[in-house]
Amino acid sequence: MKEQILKVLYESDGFVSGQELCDRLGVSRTAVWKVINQLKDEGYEIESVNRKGYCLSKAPDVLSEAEIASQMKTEHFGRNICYYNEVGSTNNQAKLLAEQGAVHGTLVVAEIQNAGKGRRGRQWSSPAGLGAWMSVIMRPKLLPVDASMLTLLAGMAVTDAVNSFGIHSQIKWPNDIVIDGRKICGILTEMSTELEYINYVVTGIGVNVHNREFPEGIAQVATSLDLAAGSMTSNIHRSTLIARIMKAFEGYYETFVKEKSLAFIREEYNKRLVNFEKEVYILEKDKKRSGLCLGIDDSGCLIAVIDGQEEHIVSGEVSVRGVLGYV
Ligand code: BTX
Repeated sequence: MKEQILKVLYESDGFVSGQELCDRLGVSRTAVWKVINQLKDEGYEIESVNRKGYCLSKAPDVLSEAEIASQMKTEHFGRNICYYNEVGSTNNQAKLLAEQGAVHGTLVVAEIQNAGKGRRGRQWSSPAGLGAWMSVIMRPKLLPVDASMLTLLAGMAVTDAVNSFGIHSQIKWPNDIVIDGRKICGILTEMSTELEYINYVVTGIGVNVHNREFPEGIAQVATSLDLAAGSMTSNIHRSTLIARIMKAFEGYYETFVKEKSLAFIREEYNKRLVNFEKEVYILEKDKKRSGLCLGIDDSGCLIAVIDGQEEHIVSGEVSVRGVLGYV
């Protein structure tokens, strides 16, 4: 009920009468009043005026199931929300829930990850109150080899969402989102498969939102939406960001599972690619080669011209760096 009351308050322009809330939700005035008081305790500023009703004048940037759900405009993604104050890693928690049968689209969100992870055992810094740390469980009818393309779709979704706040972000293939060459988001896709069958895929997305500083070691490469937005900062609510990412991701996902190709986003993806038509280093285990980046192909490989030869580079085994630094 909290979610529904929040949704009505968010969507209404001005006051909503207590009676209207009762009628729409089929509950008593006392029940509505109790929820309104709970919301006030959680930091929502709600004006209550006799004979006019309730008006939400300010919402805090809290993450709760009700808050996130009240913003969600999707069909499947984020319709089942599992919120935790603290977990090791939302990806690990999502995998656990997926093993237990969690439905397609289940969204796992945490305020803090105390063991947030990146690729190949790297750590992902995920402090409290500052970021959107989330993972979504998908059960696509795809071949396991196609699942890595979901990372690229998530990248498109994050840039859509970030750009919707008026902040220009770009994609660093395959799994980072950057602003002015610094990382604001990392994406990590993991899956459980049979030979030719996917049991489930978990795509984890970590977005730095309110961070003002970063731990040593990443301070040079990281940034946050607040830092990028300057004075507009407080306008960004993490629940809205999460809901926008889910909406965009679901849209891309639906088309992708039908078409099983990235042709439908390729042109736009390449426009958002920070290294497009630039010299890059391609770092493999013990090799460092340079080439000209020509964007992605229809299966998400990065096309690079190396020593005059066009190569299609598969994500997973390589890192790409700009010749002048991180991008
Ligand atoms: P990656 O391996 O490409 O990047 C990890 C590297 O990024 C680290 O080694 C460090 O240099 C840098 N880094 C660490 N934390 C941050 C940060 N907050 N901002 C910017 N740079 C950072 C990228 O892996 C994939 C990360 C996915 C994170 C999400 S959060 C939700 C989900 N749960 C989970 O455990 N991981 C994913």
